[in-house]
Amino acid sequence: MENSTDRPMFRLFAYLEKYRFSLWFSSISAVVNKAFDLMPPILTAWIIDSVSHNPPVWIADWFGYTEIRSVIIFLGVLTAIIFLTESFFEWLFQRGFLRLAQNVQHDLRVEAYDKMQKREISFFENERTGNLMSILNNDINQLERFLNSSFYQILHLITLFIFASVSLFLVSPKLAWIGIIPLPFIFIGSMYYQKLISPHYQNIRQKVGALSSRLENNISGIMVVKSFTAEKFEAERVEEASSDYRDANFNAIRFNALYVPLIRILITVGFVSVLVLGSFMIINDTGEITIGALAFFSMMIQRLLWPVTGLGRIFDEYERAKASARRVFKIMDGESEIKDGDEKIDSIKGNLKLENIAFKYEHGESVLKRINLDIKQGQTIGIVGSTGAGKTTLIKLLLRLYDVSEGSISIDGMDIRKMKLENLRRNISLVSQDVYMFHGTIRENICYGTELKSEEEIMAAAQKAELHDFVISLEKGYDSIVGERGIKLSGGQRQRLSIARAILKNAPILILDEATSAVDMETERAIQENLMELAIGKTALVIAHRLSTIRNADEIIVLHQGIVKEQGTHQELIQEKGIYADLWKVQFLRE
Ligand code: DCP
Ligand code: MG
Repeated sequence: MENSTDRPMFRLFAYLEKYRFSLWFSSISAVVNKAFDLMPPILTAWIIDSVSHNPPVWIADWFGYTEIRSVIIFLGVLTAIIFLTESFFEWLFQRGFLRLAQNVQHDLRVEAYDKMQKREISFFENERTGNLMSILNNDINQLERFLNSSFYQILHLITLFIFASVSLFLVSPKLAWIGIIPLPFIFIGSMYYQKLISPHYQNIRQKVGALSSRLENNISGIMVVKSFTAEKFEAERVEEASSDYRDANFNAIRFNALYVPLIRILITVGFVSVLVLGSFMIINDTGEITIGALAFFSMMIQRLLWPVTGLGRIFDEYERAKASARRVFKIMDGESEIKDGDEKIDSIKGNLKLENIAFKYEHGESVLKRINLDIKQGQTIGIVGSTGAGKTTLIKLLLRLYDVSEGSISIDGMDIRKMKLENLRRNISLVSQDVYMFHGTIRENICYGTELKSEEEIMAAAQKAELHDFVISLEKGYDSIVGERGIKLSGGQRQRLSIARAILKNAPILILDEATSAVDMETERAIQENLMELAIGKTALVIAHRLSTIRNADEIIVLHQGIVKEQGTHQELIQEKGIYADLWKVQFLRE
């Protein structure tokens, strides 16, 4: 089947469509620049021939053979013009490709990121984070490098080959053949060298990857390192990773240092042959070439042969860019398996209905087997179940982070798969079990995902979450930085911040997943009173291990082995003498 990433470089250039003009302009400038760059050998030849009273015919036609001084001045001026033009076009193409590469890497990164973040959660569970980061960083940078330099180097090479071979063969086919004898050898040598060196480079990349992930792990786990006094052990592991990296580099350098001297020998063969043979041609007075032509040959042959040494590297860069483009476009082509609905919903009432829903994660047993629930607007539902029973999973289904395997979930009578995802999720406030904070201030974290809120609203939310007093006790108050992942806050403070977030969002459906598990009993009671008030008119789902949290719920359900095992008010469930009653007894006795 034809895949969109089958021809990644084709895709890359199709992507450049937007910058078509800039691409053409820069490419033409690069070609012109190279052509002018190749003029000096010709000019040198002309000057040499002119001073030896043998100027090129077309110049002689202009000035006459006797006007040597004018010819020389003319050639001097021509040389100056050529150098100026060459520099001008160099500036044009360098600037053009730099800008093009920067624009493209920016566009690609932003677009690929946006595509990626729209993917379903299971995509992120299956992909390694490091891998995704590397696509967005390294692969896109690789493409930037390709457009920035490798691409014009290819253009330069093509120009050089055409220009040099045509001019060499025009001047003297015999000498040209001799001069290019080393060419195939250099070509093969360069390819062979690339093949030889590339596993070493791969090895270096692997070793540097291992080293940096070692460092990263150690720095983020510094607390564990210190508390287990494992500094010596870790220092040794870092030393080991670092010396692996050094050795890998040494291995590559060995070949690298040998390559250029070896190639130089081949080039010398071509150069010397041309020089010797050409000189003989002149001495023997065969009239085949002039002294200027010999000078031209000796210069041009070197110019032609040297760049061939870089061919292997350019092919390699091309292959790498191709592999990077393939990965980047694969991300770009990825579609979320959670399909967005079409129905636009402004506001919802909050009647929830779960009909015969079943769910299993991609690889695993069924987590939920047959759940039926009918929750009316304004009700507060407590959800209980042992760890791993599927409580959090149920919430994820409601938010469509995953889609149900069977059955359906509807809100106000509409299947949630029909609603626009944005509308659905905006109508649900979630305080999740694993609170995540972004690096930034407390204020930014409370406001996360909501439109601009006034200072009063933010403070009111913090007050209801019992967070305000703590915040104003800080030197910088709401502008205090929470640190990466909220590391500068305690577990309970993070939870309260996330409750404040949900309160500020003020959606008709409120979900608390173990929202107060890390705060003390007294604070929990205070938060709860505030939440009661807040939850008026809202549908609330409250998951709790601490049963006192949900004691007053309108209805409590007990999830067990994928089904709703018990259902009723606190009193009813106590009388039922089932799982709930047992749990209650244990917790009540303990407290
Ligand atoms: N599971 C899985 N893949 C995931 C997430 C969970 O296979 N990406 C499994 C692990 C559990 C089961 O699903 O066996 C249910 O997980 P939940 O998070 O829904 O469990 P609870 O929320 O009920 O447990 P806890 O009380 O510990 O939060
Ligand atoms: Mg859970």
